[in-house]
Amino acid sequence: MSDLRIGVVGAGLMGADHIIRIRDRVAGAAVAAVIDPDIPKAEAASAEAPGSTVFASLDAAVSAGAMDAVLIATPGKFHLDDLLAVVEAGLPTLCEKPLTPDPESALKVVDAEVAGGRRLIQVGFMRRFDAQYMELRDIIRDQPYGDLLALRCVHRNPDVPESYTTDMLINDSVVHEIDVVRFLTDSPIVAVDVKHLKRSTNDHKDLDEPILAFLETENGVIADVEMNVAVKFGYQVKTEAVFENGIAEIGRTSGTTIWHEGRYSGAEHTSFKTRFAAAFETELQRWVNAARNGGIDGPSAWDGYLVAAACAAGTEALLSGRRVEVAYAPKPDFYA
Ligand code: ISE
Repeated sequence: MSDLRIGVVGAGLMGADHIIRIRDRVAGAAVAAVIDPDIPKAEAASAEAPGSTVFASLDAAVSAGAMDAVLIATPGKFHLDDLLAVVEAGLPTLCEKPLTPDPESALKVVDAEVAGGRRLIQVGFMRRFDAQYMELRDIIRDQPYGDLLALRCVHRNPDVPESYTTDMLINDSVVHEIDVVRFLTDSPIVAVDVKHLKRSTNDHKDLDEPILAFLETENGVIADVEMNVAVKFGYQVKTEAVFENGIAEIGRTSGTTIWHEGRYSGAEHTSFKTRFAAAFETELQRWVNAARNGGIDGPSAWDGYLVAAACAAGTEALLSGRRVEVAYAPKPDFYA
């Protein structure tokens, strides 16, 4: 079987990173098209993928028959039209989170996929492919330490650009916990509450954080998430699961420890790129394997919709200071 020809939409940070990953670490696939209206940027990314062709639009690449599958790595606000186009073209697609920025547009994608009759869209929630998250999910399901009572999550970034504003704390960052808490507990999030902690002097004028978000699942677990995007020291994502008879912790950074001059230390991650490098690789390899057979292997468009609905509640909670219940549309049988 020949390599899966992937078209990467978006030649920014994430797209360029995936292009190199596909080239160096993923078997059975090659980047055949790089799609971005910013042609010099697309050309720079395409130079990393020998044999790939640059296109200014997804339509142009579809018309040229340039690819068998699509990886969308643009910001969420640009996803809707591209997702409708890939469903129309019948191309398996991995779409970076979020599926779309709001539940209404996410439902449009779901409706289009249901009408097309094939599951083609996978959402890039890479944490589901992290070995420790997978192990924790098994522990929660198998209950060797009793029932899960609570999840205590921390999500810390060293810093963010000026373009990152307070509302993005939910839609761009806590969005990962919103997906992974449901993945871990196998239970939908029914309500979100958000408290502001004391504002960091590292924040710029349009950013007010850190926050504590409380995600309540239908089966009675509360996950509290410290979301903190200006910690300076590094990139840290950890979860402590509190069981009736024990604790499980994932995400502690491992590596070489140095003892020197009366202190000991080790390196900390500074970016999600290294913290989740293995998860991204597993995610891409499994998606490629599935896409070669015309399908997907990971969170679906429906999962993307559920996250969008919970993010809408989370954003309202963040802005109003009130606990907000999440409203979901009925689940189509197609996703049963
Ligand atoms: C960013 O977009 C990501 O997806 C990272 O995983 C997250 O840690 C960061 O907060 C987001 O801004």
